[in-house]
Amino acid sequence: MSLTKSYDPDNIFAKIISGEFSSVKIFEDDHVLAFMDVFPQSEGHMLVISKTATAVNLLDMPEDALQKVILASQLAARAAVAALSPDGVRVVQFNGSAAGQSVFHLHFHVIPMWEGRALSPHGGNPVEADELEKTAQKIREQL
Ligand code: DGP
Repeated sequence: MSLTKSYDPDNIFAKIISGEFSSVKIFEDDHVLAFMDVFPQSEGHMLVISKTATAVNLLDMPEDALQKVILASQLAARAAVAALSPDGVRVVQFNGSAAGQSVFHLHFHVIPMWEGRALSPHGGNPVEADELEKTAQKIREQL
């Protein structure tokens, strides 16, 4: 059952942290990383992860690492709002495949939203890095 599975150190986000896989980064420090979701549900869709905690989901996340990743999610959301002027911003995370989780390294989605503009499907179509980079740069400028 994915809700209680043990952490796989070869998951895709672990490879992004190690640099084995590339990503379009927004900000990082020793503890957290915010980067663009390659299957964005809206313009500016970001993911925020801990670089230190090997937690599958919220249930097994250590408190200190959780505090850092929540604060980083707030920072990412504020920058997205300043950069893109959405009508709302969704900050959400999923626990277990039954709840929609597909990558088993705890992450928060930061999804800017606009009135009357539907979200793309979760895990829908990938967007090229150079396209993501244009939005990423706007968000970085607001950090
Ligand atoms: P979830 O279903 O909540 O586990 O979300 C995983 C998200 O990760 C999903 O929105 C798509 C995104 N994603 C999957 N693979 C990659 C990848 O290789 N790079 C990036 N940047 N995002 C990815």
